[in-house]
Amino acid sequence: MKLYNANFSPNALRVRAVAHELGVDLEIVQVDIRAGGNRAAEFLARNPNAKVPVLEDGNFVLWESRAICAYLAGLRPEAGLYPEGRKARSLVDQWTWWQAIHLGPAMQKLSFELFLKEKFGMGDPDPTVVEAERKATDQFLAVLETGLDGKDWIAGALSLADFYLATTFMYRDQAGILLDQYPGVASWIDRLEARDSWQEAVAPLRALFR
Ligand SMILES: N[C@@H](CCC(=O)N[C@@H](CS)C(=O)NCC(=O)O)C(=O)O
Repeated sequence: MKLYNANFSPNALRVRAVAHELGVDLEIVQVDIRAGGNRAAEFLARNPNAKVPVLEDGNFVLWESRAICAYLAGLRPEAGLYPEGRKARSLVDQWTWWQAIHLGPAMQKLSFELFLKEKFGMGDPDPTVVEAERKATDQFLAVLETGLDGKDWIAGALSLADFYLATTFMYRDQAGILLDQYPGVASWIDRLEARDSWQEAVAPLRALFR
């Protein structure tokens, strides 16, 4: 199976982390986004959105990182990352959608303003955006703190949702997003980031942002 990847991409990171966790071998094909590799005709034939990640399993092609992770989890159901029971799976889905639609965008915009914007030479943080996204991020982190109460992992057992959520926290230190008020979130992310699968997956990204 091939993964069309870019090392800077948090969306590709979550696929690499889940693959490592499952012990699924992926042949990594680097797509040079800066050089327009994602706009080349042969890439667009795989994903008309011109975005990584893309998975290729024989003739089967799949884009959208969370769909790819669910596909990989289906290859190793015994790992339990995407449990088959209706209630257990629904809880994983709940946190998956919530990360994609609520926490993820707010925290990513905040990280962009406070860290990545300058890194990419795109100017100073916009105080209006920072204030709005910080407020939203704080509200969502409080929800996550409550969700993690008494649990090691957000859906009870380790699941895809933990990996999705974790990609949102990538730049928290560089962006000065403190977790002091959210001790459950702080220990959960430490626990997740300590996993070998995460360490292996994140290494190429960390190398870019030293
Ligand atoms: N919802 C998509 C988002 C994919 C995405 O935004 N990929 C970015 C890298 S993080 C990309 O390829 N951007 C290239 C571009 O838009 O030109 C997913 O989860 O896979």
